[in-house]
Amino acid sequence: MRNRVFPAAWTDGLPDDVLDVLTDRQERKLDRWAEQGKHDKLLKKIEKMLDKHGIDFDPDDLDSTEFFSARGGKKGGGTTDGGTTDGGTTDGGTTTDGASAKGKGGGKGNGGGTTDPTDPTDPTDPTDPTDPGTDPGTGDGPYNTAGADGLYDVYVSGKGDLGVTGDFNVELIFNGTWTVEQQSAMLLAAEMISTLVTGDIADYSVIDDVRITLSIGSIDGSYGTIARAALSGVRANDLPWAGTVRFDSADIARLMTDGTADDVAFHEMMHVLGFGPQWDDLGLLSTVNGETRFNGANATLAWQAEYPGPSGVDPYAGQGVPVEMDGGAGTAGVHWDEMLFRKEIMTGYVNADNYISATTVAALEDMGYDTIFDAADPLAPIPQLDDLLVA
Ligand SMILES: [Ca+2]
Ligand SMILES: [Ca+2]
Ligand SMILES: [Ca+2]
Ligand SMILES: [Ca+2]
Ligand SMILES: [Zn+2]
Repeated sequence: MRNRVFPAAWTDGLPDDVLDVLTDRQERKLDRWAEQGKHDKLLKKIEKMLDKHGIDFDPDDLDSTEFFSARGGKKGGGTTDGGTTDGGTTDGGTTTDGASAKGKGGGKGNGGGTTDPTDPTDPTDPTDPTDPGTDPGTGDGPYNTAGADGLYDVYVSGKGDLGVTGDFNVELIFNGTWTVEQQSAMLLAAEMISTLVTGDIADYSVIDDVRITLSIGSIDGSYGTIARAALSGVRANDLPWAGTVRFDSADIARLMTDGTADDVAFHEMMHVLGFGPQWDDLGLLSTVNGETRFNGANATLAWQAEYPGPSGVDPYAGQGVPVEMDGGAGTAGVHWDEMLFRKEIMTGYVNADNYISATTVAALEDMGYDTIFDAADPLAPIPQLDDLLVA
């Protein structure tokens, strides 16, 4: 995930649709104001400019944007980090999170060039600190145990510790230095996934059901890339068994202050579940009238029920959910279309506040997960991250 509010070229962060209507001169002016820190003025100005073109612009959309660094992988083969092709930005070519290989069906997924030395993605690692296969998580006392400092090395969701008991379990492994507050945001995101995904999937070696290694490390300084997700290994059924999420140490404090760390964590963890990067392999993408759509039956049903406005004027609504096509590698093809879905959490541009749609949960169902989505009742309320907080 990245924040595209660059001091040097603020306009790089604007959606392509918006850039299309700005002249070079207007862009330079906006960039100059950004350099001078005149963000309020900037946002008012751009709103006015876009108003003239009838474009409804929500400045929230610029708070941060998305970057998923492991895409484009083909079955069985090592791939290059999709991030290196995201033009004009600063993270190209600096793969830092083991994103590059997505070995099908097993083995260590970390490709050459990873600089994350402690990424424990080997499912057969005898030092694996948890044995998720032997504890139903319904016994007395907590399943997960924090250290005296309140910090976890490992945390497994769905074991009842935060009031969520479920068969789908996310095993978080914390690498490096974390604060209790930062870890809380990660735990919340994982428990959210155990709330939405209800069914167990076949263990991969000792991994029940997906292992996500989390770290905070230097990426590119403030803004720019704020976090990255990557797959480390994928089952034969195209559902991942391991992946990594790394937050930029220069950005995480701001995410905590903004209250979006849990949103960003959830979003990235969803990518590790394959939301986006596995769509193509799963046969869930179609090109309809030149545009990319997610063609899963549940999500297609859900988006028409949930977004009657945009789907009602869309002659191809029944052929799939509109997928983001702008933003280049890492954003295009792995998110819902920002222009339609706005504050939905799986758009490529994360807002100041975000929500989880039924369409997103339905997409997980289409991918092969058992979820709370019920096609007979597509508008049933979806639990949200903030609901879990008070639970
Ligand atoms: Ca399980
Ligand atoms: Ca399992
Ligand atoms: Ca950064
Ligand atoms: Ca958004
Ligand atoms: Zn994303």
